[in-house]
Amino acid sequence: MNIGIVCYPTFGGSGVVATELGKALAAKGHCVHFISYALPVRLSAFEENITYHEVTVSDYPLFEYPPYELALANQIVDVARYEKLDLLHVHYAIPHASAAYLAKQMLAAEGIKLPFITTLHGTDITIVGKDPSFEAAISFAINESDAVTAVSESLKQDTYYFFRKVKKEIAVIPNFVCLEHYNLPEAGKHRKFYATGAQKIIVHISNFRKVKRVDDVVRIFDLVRKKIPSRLLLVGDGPEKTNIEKQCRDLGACSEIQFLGKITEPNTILAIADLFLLPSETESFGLAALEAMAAGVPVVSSNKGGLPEINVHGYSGMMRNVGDTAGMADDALYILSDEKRLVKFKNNARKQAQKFAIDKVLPQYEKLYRKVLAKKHRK
Ligand code: GMT
Repeated sequence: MNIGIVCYPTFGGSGVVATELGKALAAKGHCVHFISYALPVRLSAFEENITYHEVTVSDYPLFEYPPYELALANQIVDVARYEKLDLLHVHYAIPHASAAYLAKQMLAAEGIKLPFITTLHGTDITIVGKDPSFEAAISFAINESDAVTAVSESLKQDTYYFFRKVKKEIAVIPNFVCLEHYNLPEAGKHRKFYATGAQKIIVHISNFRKVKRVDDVVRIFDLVRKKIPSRLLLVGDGPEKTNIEKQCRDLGACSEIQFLGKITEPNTILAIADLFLLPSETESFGLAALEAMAAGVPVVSSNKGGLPEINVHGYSGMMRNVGDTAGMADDALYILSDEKRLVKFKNNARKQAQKFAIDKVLPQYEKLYRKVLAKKHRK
């Protein structure tokens, strides 16, 4: 198949999922065309069957808000026309689904059929999308999609709850991991750069938005470090970073906390971690937690959104209500304080991640593509 994929190129989970999906489809012989405003972070090298098409927006001085959506629709039309796309798969509803709809109509006027699939990822529904300034347009674009998927059952239910006008059937296709990326032969080699032999390594990875509650991560760690020698590695960057740096200084914990910034290969850090913290306000799925589990790292998380669909309480990690930092610290101490128990949780985490291996999820997308194509040819 000739597949167009529209995604954000940044470190966020939706871009990562779209890129890994495209790479896996290409490895199976499909021709994949990525359309975005920059090269997706996990798509650095040349890969067979993959082409990247950049969207450029004119910076004409009249535009206080450059019309990215129009430029994107235009680029989709161009790629569909000349690369003969069979279908388009857009990741994250805003503004990708509405741009896809516009492109589809423009192509239809030329007699070209381009069905599109929208994958809902989370904040496009639970935070940004439900804002009244987007709600009508998003509902429309979801309903007009040829197929819609959500990355968890929780996100599917949230979509129907927040978008009362959405009538479209939503298929749940969970996020996935490429397990071999998290089984590094040299794992552990650089552990000594971050901790002494006696210290446990606790990791958090996010875009440092409010929804991630990184301040809770630091609060939990502050309780843990008083009982067990440990270090906290914070991976990522975003709007809350400055506040978090101040919080670390106020707690006098700077010598035990390290900010590592945006790392393109977080698997290298996960390879040396003992515990992963994700106390988010909500997560439609929590890809970072799944990646941690794939690396054999147990997860202490909140129990909101799709997190209970991946983290099994008492098995791959532990879960508490949002904001219960004392409880999460107790859970972290429970897991870390007994070496045998820690090894058990680590093994279980790896086993749990196997349920989301890419070879289990990829066929679900291919099946959906075939269904959409069959409908396209019937019409
Ligand atoms: O807000 C973010 O964390 C970024 C966002 C994204 O689209 O990149 O993440 C959402 O999609 C990920 C991939 O499907 C999910 O794993 C995250 O749970 C989800 N974030 C939230 O729901 C907060």
